[in-house]
Amino acid sequence: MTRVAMRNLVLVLGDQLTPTLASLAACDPARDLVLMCEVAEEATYAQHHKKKIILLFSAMRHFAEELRGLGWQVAYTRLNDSVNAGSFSGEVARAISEHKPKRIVVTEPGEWRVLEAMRSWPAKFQLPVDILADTRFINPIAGFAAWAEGRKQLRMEYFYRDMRRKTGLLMEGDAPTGGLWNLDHDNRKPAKADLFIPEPAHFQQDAITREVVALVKNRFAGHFGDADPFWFAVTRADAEAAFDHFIETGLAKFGDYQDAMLTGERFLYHSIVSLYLNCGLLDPLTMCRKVEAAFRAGRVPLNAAEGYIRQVIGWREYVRGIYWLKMPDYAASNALNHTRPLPDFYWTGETKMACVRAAVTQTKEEAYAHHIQRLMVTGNFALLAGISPQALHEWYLAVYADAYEWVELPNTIGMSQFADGGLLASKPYAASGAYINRMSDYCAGCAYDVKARTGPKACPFNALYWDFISRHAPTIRGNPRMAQMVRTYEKFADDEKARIQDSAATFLASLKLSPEWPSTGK
Ligand code: FAD
Ligand code: DLZ
Ligand code: SF4
Repeated sequence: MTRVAMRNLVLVLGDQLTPTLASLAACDPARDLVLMCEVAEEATYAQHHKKKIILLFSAMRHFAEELRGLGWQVAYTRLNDSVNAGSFSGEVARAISEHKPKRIVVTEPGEWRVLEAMRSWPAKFQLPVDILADTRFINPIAGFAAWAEGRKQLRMEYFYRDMRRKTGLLMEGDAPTGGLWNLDHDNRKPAKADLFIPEPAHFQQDAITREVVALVKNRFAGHFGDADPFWFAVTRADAEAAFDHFIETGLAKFGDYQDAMLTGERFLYHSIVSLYLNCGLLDPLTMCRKVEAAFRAGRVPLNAAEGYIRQVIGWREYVRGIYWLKMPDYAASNALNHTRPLPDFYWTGETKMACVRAAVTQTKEEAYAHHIQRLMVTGNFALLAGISPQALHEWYLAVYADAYEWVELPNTIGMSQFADGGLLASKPYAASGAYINRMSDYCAGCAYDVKARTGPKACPFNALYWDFISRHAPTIRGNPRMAQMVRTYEKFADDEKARIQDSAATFLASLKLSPEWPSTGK
């Protein structure tokens, strides 16, 4: 059999593990060559959690097999291969000299820095480079820019309604199923310890994963987080099984307990699929159609189905739109001028604050924390304490198995830290201990007193909260959702204000701070 001359080199990245990927769809298995590479630059540009690297390398190796099964010729570089050039650009250069392609074809990456590298390739390699739109998202980048054009405010809610109309999900003609677009007001229940709480699906390691676990323990021993036990899905079939398991066991209560936190319960009714979705093992629209089908079959209530679909076609697509609309300047945003380095306990979990300890400890162990832990515990603490949004961004990008800049950065800079001055969030997500006490049972087991505002025993979130309100009063006073809090603070007696400032300053002075990035990983 004669082989047709190879023409295109298709670089498939670690978060592009989808057989219908635009660059694969545009090429021909009989003629073109797929390149996949495990490279040190990607594994170390952030201090990625060990579980995140294991997930990606194992899923990449399985995906290469899946592609070969579909007839593709795949050049796969392993991390320890002696010829490994160590970066995407280096590996593309090596493949060009070895295989002499006529053109490079890629699907747009999830991070600005990788896009910049790709844009330099035509000049560098003297070859045409096709960068194709990522059709795994419901809304193209250009579609978001068109939606944003001329709008004073880019509120998620209006974008979400357009996504509902576009997909037809939970729609009855032009109207939302049930008459309301958003049932979030039903989704605020605190969890109780006697609820039956499902576990996410766990998977056995196969020989490929065992080899990768050993590799990562050896090469990335100094990175944050525990490698064992590794139970994530690494194939499409298992990721789909994990999602089906969630629909059967967790979805019905997803809405009710979306904002809840409970000691010892790391997953509650969350789906634990962002790690699969973001690397391409799951498809967002297929997932949402399954959720809708569960609702239409009467297996889950509307507030659960609508709440879930909103996260995926609303928030997920919206933050991606914001990222590409505002990068590269967005990464440096610091509207509140926060500059404090990250406290050491973000890496160690060693703090007397029970809520923070729980969030960081499970992050170390699982490479996962659910949204309210990220937003209202670690994010809220950083906001109140005036931590540098950029230092915090580096932490979030490193520690979660689902973290890529397109999704992590807007959540951190915009939603959590208000560092974009309110482009993404309508108010700062700042809260005192009372919020954490209402939504969790952490405070009952904490060394601090959540009811006390000042003094050495008082919950640090309390003095820090009022100190935040006082420090930023000139900026936030004009925000209708914050004005009441500013007025409340201003009514405090002068000696109470002094006690608040003193408590906040004493607590902040006691923090052991992390050395500057990139030596922060433990
Ligand atoms: P569920 O609670 O079951 O939600 C279902 C799905 O909805 C998720 O899998 C996710 O794909 C999507 N989703 C929900 N909320 C968001 C959101 N705000 N933005 C985008 N998608 C959303 N999500 C990431 O995927 N990667 C990140 O790096 C990331 N960093 C974050 C950093 C901060 C500071 C905050 C506040 C949030 C961050 N999120 C991130 C959003 C959210 O916390 C996670 O998507 C969610 O916790 C993933 O767990 P899950 O799959 O169990 O989600
Ligand atoms: C996150 C990551 C890691 C840890 N390693 C690799 C790798 O070795 N090879 C690869 O193709 N991709 C990896 N990734 C994912 C990339 O960082 C991701 O594709 C870019 O950040 C663009 O989103
Ligand atoms: Fe967290 Fe304060 Fe409650 Fe302790 S008392 S768990 S620090 S909110």
